[in-house]
Amino acid sequence: VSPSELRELRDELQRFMMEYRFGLQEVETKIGILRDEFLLTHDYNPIEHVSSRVKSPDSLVEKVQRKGIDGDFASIRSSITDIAGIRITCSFTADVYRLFDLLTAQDDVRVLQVKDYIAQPKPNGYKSLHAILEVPVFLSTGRIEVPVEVQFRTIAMDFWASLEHKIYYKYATQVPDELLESLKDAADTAAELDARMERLHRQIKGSSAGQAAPVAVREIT
Ligand code: 0O2
Repeated sequence: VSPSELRELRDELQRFMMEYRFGLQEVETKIGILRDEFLLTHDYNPIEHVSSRVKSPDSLVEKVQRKGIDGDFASIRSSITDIAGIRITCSFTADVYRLFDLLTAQDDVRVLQVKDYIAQPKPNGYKSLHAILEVPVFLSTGRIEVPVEVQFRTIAMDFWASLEHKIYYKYATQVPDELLESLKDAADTAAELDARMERLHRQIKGSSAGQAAPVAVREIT
């Protein structure tokens, strides 16, 4: 490969990744607006935190090889939909679905795929709501549609998933059976905690209805 061909490839890769960064920014802005509006209108923030990432070139190459996809940009673009990814961590499961509904109801958002691992958890106990959304990005050359993978989960689901991810890496995918069982058990405990906290939250809301909410209680209407 000549130096000029290499430079061309580098520029093409930069442009390719840039589109996904812009897609992320669009979705982040939408989430930020929903969060700010919720706070202002309902004095309640359904979002605990948001993180985002564009897949690293190494991880992209690994996935292209694993899935047997042709290495050209057009094939990668049409086959890999999680190059741009956002994770939204909410307080409660009800907030997860509420945010999902609000985001996907926007008329410039196209829903390409939904995987509801909250309604149907993975066998290992993993829970999250995954959606591949396509959003428009306006470049100097015109409008492009960019897919963004959005993962919605609660704090408890996030806690479990990050620990499981670490264990999976530590044991290089050969996790001992005993540990797998404990992880599944922990996932059930996390789900129980989610349900209990949500019930408590509803009780507090119910008991404070009609009277001024104490400082620590925030109303959802
Ligand atoms: P990273 O580093 O988070 O990006 P595919 O995306 O096609 O390879 P699949 O199974 O069709 O795989 O997609 P799915 O089910 O939507 O899951 C993709 C992402 O969800 C993963 O991304 C993880 O972030 C998360 N995820 C799915 N299952 C699990 C799980 O059992 N444990 C944990 N901790 N996370 C999970 P990546 O690409 O693996 O990694």
